[in-house]
Formats: sequence, C-alpha cells, structure tokens
Amino acid sequence: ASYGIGRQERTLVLIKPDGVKGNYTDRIKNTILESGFLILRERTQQLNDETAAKFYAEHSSKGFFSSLVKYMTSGPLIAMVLEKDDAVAAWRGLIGPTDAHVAKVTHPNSIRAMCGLNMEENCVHGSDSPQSAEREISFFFEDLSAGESLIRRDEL
Ligand code: RTP
Ligand code: MG
Repeated sequence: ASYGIGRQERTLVLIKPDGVKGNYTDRIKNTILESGFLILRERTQQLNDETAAKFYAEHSSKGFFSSLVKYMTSGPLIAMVLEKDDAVAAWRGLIGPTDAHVAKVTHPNSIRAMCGLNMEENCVHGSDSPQSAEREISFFFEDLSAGESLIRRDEL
C-alpha cells in the first residue's frame, strides 16, 4: 500500500540578495513550511561573477545577462533544497510570475508579489523542471546526491 504518499520531488530555492537584504527570509521560510515542504538543506552563499554566470548559463546570450550577474552577486543569498510531492511545480506556483510588477496584479498572494520589485529583482528563484532541480541542487550542495533521500520513509 502506498498510503496515498505520492512521488517525492526536490527543488532548489534561492532567496536572492534583495530578499535577504529586505529581511524577507523568515516570511519566505514560514510560507515554505506552511505549504508542507521539508527543508533538506540550507546554506548562505556569496556568488561571484563566475559562479553566478554558471548558475544562469542558460541565459548567457540574453541582453539582461550581465545585469542579472551583477544582481545575483550584490550580496549573500540563501540556497535551500525543498522536498515534497511535485515540489518543482508547487514552488513555482507559490512564487508567481517572473516580473514582480505582474505578480502584484495577477498573483497578489504570491511570494514575488510580497517581496519582489520588478522584472529582475524578484527576490526568489525556483527550479523550472525536475532536471534543472537536480543540476541546481548539485551546484550548491555537492554532497546531496540525486538518487538518495535524506528522509526515511515506509513506502511499502
Ligand atoms: P528564476 O530562474 O530566477 O527562478 O526566474 P524565472 O525562471 O522566473 O525567470 P528566468 O527567465 O529564468 O530569468 C532568470 C532571472 O533573470 C532575471 N531576468 N531579468 N530584465 C529582464 O528582462 C529579465 N528577465 C529575467 C530575473 O531575476 C529572473 O528571475
Ligand atoms: Mg528560470
């Protein structure tokens, strides 16, 4: 029997430098825990130009890339690994659209509506697919392998 427990999934969250500076960390973490995620890992890190560019390599050809790197290196960020059923989509749903201006109108209860400012300064990151999540988790947490869960479950 599965006891109704679905497939557990992980996602990577960043509280970006503006979110940390604005003191939104506790509010964001409360939302995470109220939404039923487990926080498997958490660390504070200061990115440099090289690591920020590597993290957002998919955007390296975009016009906003150098501005994005500058933003992401503007102060320490907090990285977290969350786990629950459908964690990737669940977290993306909670943060709302990329542009915080839009979020405030269309998703007023979203995290980006709460702490974001505009298209760039949107205070949080969420992985966009399970594949991205595994890559991004290993970027910040080398010792947390893709296959194993830290949480023991009785899945019989
Ligand atoms: P994220 O990867 O940070 O979770 O954000 P996202 O999927 O919603 O948006 P994405 O397209 O992946 O963009 C990554 C981050 O780049 C900044 N951005 N600036 N100025 C611009 O037009 C622009 N577009 C995106 C944002 O900080 C965005 O979160
Ligand atoms: Mg993205």
